[in-house]
Amino acid sequence: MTDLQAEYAAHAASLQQRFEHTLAASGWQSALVYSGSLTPIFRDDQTQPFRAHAWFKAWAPLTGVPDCLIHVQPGAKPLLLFHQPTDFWYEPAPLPDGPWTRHFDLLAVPDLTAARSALPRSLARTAFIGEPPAEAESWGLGAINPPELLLPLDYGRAVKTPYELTMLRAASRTAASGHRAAAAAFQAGATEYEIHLAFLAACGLREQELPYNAIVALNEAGAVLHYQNLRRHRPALHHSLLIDAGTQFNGYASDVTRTWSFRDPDFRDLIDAVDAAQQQLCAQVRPGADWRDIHLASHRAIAQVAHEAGIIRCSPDQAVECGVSSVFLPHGIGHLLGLQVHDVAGLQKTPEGGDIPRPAGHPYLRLTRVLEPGFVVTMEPGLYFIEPLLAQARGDARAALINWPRVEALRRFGGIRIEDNLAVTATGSENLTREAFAAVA
Ligand SMILES: [Mn+2]
Repeated sequence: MTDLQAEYAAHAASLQQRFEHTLAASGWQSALVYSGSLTPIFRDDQTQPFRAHAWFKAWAPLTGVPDCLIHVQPGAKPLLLFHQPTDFWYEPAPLPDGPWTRHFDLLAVPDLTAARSALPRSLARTAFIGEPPAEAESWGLGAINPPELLLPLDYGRAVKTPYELTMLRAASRTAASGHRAAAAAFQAGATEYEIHLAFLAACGLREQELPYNAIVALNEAGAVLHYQNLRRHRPALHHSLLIDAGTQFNGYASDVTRTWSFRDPDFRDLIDAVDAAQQQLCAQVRPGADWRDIHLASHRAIAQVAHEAGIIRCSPDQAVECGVSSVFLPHGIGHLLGLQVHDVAGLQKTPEGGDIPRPAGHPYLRLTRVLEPGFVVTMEPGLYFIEPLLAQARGDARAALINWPRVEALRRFGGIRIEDNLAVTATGSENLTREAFAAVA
């Protein structure tokens, strides 16, 4: 058995144990985990790009096959009902034959009716996990996504198994290759669209295989936090590139951002300062650290950078107190990462549910939990020149604390974000992204 096979075996055993425990605690007999349906477009014979549900991907490294089901029962091998239609319009997915399949009873089914027939006659004590297809209405399911089952499972997903860490490391390595190619295309004067193509080609992925829409922003577009356009035209001048692009490997995502200066040494110094702040924040990632404290520390760190760069006129502490730091860093410092790029349960208080509130004045933070070994998080401080936020600050008491000529001079660069993925270890963290960049260098 290879290391990976052994890791998958341990992962499957851990999932089985978590499901058995949670089923027993919530009073359900079994769980039916769905891969998801193809979603048709209104009055069209086309469908939305398919994305497999996260809980299905947790069990099976299958990201592209709709209408599969996994029946999880205590004390039994999970049953994978693999959707294999008889079809000459599309190529049916081949029956999976990886070493992981030995942990399943595997049955090919041509459609959902056949899948239902392969399941026990009564599903009255079975909980369905996923967005159910219309056919499931007549299956006599006990419940669909009951919170008493789903919430504890989601909560536990923050802690990754060694298998999952291996998947996440692999996703980081592909992303690093893509980022290197993207940076080279930018330095050669490419458009946003061309830089995106360079990223995809180096990763060996098509766009719909990415875990989220890549942000490829030249110049001022870097100030749009989730910039969605890929402009085909070449700007008159290249100033900067902000690229936030990740990949996935067997359903596990990477989420990586880098910012580059084209020729401007002053902006490059500012990137280096944000990068240094980011590394100091990464050093705070360890078991027991409260993510809300790390978020607040990131505001002091970015305010310090802004202060030293002459962007703000007040002390870093005052900048955080008065909300000036939020003008330049409006988003959360990071989030859980895994089967979803913004993974579930970031705010969840206990396995049973509830929310840990965000710090006042920080409405966009996606993670408020205390870190544990096995958590994988992103660390993504930024410093942006965002017109609507600057306009607000210009109109209130914060105006006097900002060096407006300096801000005006930097506006053409849009903004800076540096984002790495970190796995929390027993004593600190492993930086999956920096290791990946070093490995592909
Ligand atoms: Mn992110």
